[in-house]
Amino acid sequence: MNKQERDAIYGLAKEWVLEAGSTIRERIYDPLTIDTKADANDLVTTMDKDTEYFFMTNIKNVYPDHSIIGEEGYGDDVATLDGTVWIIDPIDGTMNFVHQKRNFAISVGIYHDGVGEIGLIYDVMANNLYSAKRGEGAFKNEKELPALPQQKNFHESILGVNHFWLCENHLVNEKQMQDLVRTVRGTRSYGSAAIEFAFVAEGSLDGYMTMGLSAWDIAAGIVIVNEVGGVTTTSFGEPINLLKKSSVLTCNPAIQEQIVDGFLLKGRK
Ligand code: 2AM
Ligand code: CA
Repeated sequence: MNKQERDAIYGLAKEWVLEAGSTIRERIYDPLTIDTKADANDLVTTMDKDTEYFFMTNIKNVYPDHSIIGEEGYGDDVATLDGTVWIIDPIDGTMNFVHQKRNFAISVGIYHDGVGEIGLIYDVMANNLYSAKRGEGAFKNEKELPALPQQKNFHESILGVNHFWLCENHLVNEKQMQDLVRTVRGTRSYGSAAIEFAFVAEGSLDGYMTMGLSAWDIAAGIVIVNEVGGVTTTSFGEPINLLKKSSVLTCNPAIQEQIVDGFLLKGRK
């Protein structure tokens, strides 16, 4: 994808993200119809569906040859990342949207032949737009984000951690996780993978790790974190395959090895 094409797609994607966010803000206290998906705590509302439908119709109208992977099922049945693929989470952090009315985001990643070209994460209630185009840096609203520091004292780091690591303990033994959370300065859990990626990009979190995420949770975040020099892998330091669910570690490169080699690989089950 050349710069001119990327700029044109970015301009439209940004316009649609801001418009969708504004609609959600206007309707934030409207009564919600809430359904569940995989389990009783996996929520979806009409707002999730309407927002994804809004993106799908706009994209297909302007770019009928682009593919869409969306959380709520309006997208295409995508088996490869060939061509231009929009990877969309209309509301990332639906539980926050339903219960807290904040800390949820619209996440749009645009890939071309498997390469992340554009990332947009819109923290709707905070009205913060995190954005990046490949090779052109990352921005929070109009301000460019600085590159992540090359040096970071691991003991002074704050990690975003999903509680499932500690409770269900699927991949790593509990002792290693306990050691890790005691070694760093603190942990946080915001409940939206997209927002946690954005926080890593802006440096307010030094890393974020979680399990079982899908492409729409992370596609935009990967592009944005990449533009400030951060790295995103599975929790064991392997490349992520966006076509499969995956564990995720995104962080400042200064602490990546310490987390993976020092804790996660040692605790691998
Ligand atoms: P969602 O709100 O779009 O479903 C919460 O820790 C983060 O994990 C959110 O980004 C949430 O995305 C994501 N997630 C993925 N699968 C989930 C599930 N089965 N239940 C709850 N959150 C899930
Ligand atoms: Ca999501």
